[in-house]
Amino acid sequence: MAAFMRKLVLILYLSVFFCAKTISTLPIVVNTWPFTNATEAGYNQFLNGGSAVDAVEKGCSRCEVLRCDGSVGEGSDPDENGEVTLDAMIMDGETMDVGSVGCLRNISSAISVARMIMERTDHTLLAGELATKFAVEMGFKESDLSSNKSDMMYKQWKENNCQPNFRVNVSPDPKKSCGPYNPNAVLSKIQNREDKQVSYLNHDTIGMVAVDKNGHVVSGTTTNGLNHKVPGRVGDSPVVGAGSYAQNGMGGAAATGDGDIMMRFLPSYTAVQLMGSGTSPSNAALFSIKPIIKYFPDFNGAVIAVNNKGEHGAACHGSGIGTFHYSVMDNPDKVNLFSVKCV
Ligand code: SD4
Repeated sequence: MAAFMRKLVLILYLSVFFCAKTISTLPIVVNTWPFTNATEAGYNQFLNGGSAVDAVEKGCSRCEVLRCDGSVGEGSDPDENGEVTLDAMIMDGETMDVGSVGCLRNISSAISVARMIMERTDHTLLAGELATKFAVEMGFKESDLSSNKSDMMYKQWKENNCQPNFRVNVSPDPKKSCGPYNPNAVLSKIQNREDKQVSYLNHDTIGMVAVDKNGHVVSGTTTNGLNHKVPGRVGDSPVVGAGSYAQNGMGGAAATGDGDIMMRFLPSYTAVQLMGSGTSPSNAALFSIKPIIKYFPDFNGAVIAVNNKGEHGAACHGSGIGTFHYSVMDNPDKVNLFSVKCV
């Protein structure tokens, strides 16, 4: 059985490398990483008469439930206190409505909470404990988001003197010791950030774009963020234009990778605007990460881009990722995997 599975995976990956077609038909669902169950769940919404909003919500939900690759959603990547918190967003490119949730505690279906924020409030982003309260009011059930895996990750991190660590300019030295920490009196130059958080082995996040047959574009993300993050941290995934962006007539984009760096450059917004002025999705994705490389030559990250005609592309950077795989479904028969070598 194991040998058969290995063979299947090999065939799948080989078909990726020889797959050159990036022009698709509408409707289409495209998502980061080889999370094909999520792509199918999204596309099935179209087959069942659902909207592009349904496709993104249900597609991302699928990954939350399956914990795609063991790393998306609840049960993985705890913060410094061992707690798992979630970030998610959904954006409707027809109405430019957005619902985002950051540092969501004790609610596993973050993408559905994001949709609830989009559809049941005039706000864009809710965060933390009070986002949980909102979700409970809207009918979501609270549950513990930790698992044996997240407890083990936390234990190992503590046993390893809390390494690696996101704190800087504090005492005791966060590169050697656990906290609690106090701020240093003098700020020293921050060393190059060790960017080992996101790799082909550690996905954490799904980003998705769906375009219906009339060109209605919707994008979304859901993630548990980065392992051993500082409690309270919100990453790029729920930030509009960073984690994802959608605009009818132009296209949609979504990002994955080191969100603390990527959100400073709004790569998803950039990619969509470039597609709007005629740039191909592949180049739009590439140009959206170029400015990041200039300032952070070691960052790991990837962007997928889909224009309103269903053409798609991606670009990535960083040796942690190496080759980036993404999933595309534009027909009821099968999900195709595509790959790009990181620049
Ligand atoms: C974050 N961008 O919270 C996310 C992590 C990620 O694959 O994409 N991992 O920074």
